[in-house]
Amino acid sequence: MDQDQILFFSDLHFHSENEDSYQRFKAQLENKIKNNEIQVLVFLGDIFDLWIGPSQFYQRKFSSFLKLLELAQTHKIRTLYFEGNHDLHLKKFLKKYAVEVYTEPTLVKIKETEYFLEHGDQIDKKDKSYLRLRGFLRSALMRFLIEKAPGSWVHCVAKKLVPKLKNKTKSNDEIKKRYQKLLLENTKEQKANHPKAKYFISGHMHYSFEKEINDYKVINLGFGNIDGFAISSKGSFL
Ligand SMILES: [Mn+2]
Repeated sequence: MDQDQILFFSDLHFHSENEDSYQRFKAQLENKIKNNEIQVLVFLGDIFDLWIGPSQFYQRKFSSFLKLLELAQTHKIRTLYFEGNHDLHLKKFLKKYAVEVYTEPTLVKIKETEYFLEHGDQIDKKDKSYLRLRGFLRSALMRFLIEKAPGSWVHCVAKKLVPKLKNKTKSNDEIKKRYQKLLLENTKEQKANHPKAKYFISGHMHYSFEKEINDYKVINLGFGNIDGFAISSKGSFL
């Protein structure tokens, strides 16, 4: 077992901590943390099907996940959380767990290797109505309202909004091909901006994808992979 893995998770879409898959995810991750197998932990969004803002409502609902973050902190694991389209406005309160929270696609350096990371919901630049809604939900006004409003109320309203936030990709070949094309185009553009980046990793599309191109690799994490996707901290695949 590699002692220094970078472990990536996305699109687990847990509704509650009572789900079997959540319990398995938690037990596995807890073991890996306790056995010092992980050096960096990266959450690439939509880990929860709905988690909006810092309210007690969500902190109670996902309290054992917060304990995991605490455990990671104790073990000096660098933890990154990229917000998805189902989990947002988490920045302020995740800070107390020493989690780096990102809301936009970002180039991150881990050891000597550069990773371009994002949830993946901004890949389709032509989907203007989604991008507008995304901007609105993340505006300072919305953040203010979400932080002030009771969590259970936010949850209720957000649940009604979720169909609009939903990943439109179904597992049908045509859409899959279209998203693959978008992902590769997008990556090419980003690679031009960040020539040293070695990995371009995203989620959101709900099917896993891996392609090596020249000196870089494009990875989509797919849906519901509770084991996570591991890369050695030296930058090679496990
Ligand atoms: Mn998503």
